Amino acid sequence: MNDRFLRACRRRPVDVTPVWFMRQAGRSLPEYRALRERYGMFEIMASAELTAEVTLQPVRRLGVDAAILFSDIVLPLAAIGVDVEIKPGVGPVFADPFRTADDLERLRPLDPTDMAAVTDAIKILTAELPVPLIGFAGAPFTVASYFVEGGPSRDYAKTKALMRSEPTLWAALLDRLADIAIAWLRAQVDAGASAVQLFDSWAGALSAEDYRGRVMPASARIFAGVADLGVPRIHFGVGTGELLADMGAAGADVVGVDWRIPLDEARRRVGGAYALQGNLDPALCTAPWNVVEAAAADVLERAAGRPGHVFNLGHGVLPETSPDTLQRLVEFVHEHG
Ligand code: 1CP
Repeated sequence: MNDRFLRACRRRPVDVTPVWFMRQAGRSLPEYRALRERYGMFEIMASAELTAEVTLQPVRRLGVDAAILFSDIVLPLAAIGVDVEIKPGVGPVFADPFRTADDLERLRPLDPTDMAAVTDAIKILTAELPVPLIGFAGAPFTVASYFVEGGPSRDYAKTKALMRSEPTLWAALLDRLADIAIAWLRAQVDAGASAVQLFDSWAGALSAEDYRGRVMPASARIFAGVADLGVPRIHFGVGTGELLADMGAAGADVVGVDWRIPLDEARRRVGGAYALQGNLDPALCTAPWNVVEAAAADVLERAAGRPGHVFNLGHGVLPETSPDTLQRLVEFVHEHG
């Protein structure tokens, strides 16, 4: 088993810098698109074999140092019976968004048997993978933003209005989502995942004050709730430059950094007690190779060969990215990192 990803998460020395890509399984791969012509998102996620196959696709083709389970942050809600669909080209859409305290009843606790397809997929994967598997969950704020807005949003107006106008209901909502995330992550690790990533993708929309007082406690409870499992815990969000220190302090071992903050500056902001993951701008991966190469070299230079760097993009792979570029990028990081 290639363990350089886990070693880097723990800030131990590595032979070469490990690399994987958020959204490495997905629409940039022709083999994924071919499968999606025959199966819907939820059809793939309901099948252990298809989930395992899609998770393996980028590992086979790209030579990355970690796999990430193919799933979605809204799957746990679907598993407990909340009506949500994933609309192609849009994202998660809820037929009946969260509005009042009555809606809390729809968030019943998650039972591991609700996610048999996921844990079965992980069992297939841990037998087949040459690299560690990352399990993941959506952080309470980011999941709440879809549930409250009813779908993707630009300004999170309904979510922020609820957060400030009904603080008790907001805290109760985040608390239930935290419990679901803890159960979801624990089941993934019990089945064989070797690390977990909490995606608070949209936390960067919050002020530091709102984050600290109204969001961070629920995320911190999730990290505390999986601490005894002993697997590295990664915490990622987009546009979170002002929150990086808090995202570490929430209980992570690895802080994900998007492309807006250079890695050496991110290091200054979070301090030396955390590993960093990032942070090549995914948009640049659509440019000619010489541009990608220069940008990747800059990331590695700012990481400065210190232990505790996992190379990644600053957010997910864009669908129009060429798999050849990603493959070359893996080779480049292995050669120069
Ligand atoms: O048509 C398709 O094939 C669906 C596109 C797609 C895919 C491939 C969606 C809909 N989800 C996924 C898989 C997925 N989602 C993975 C596994 C793939 C991998 O990383 O290799 C992961 C980790 C997620 C997690 C996820 N879903 C996040 C957090 C990560 C991030 O990108 O910030 C978020 C915010 C979502 C919501 C979501 N699901 C899908 C879309 C298009 C979106 C974003 C919508 C929006 O812009 O708000």
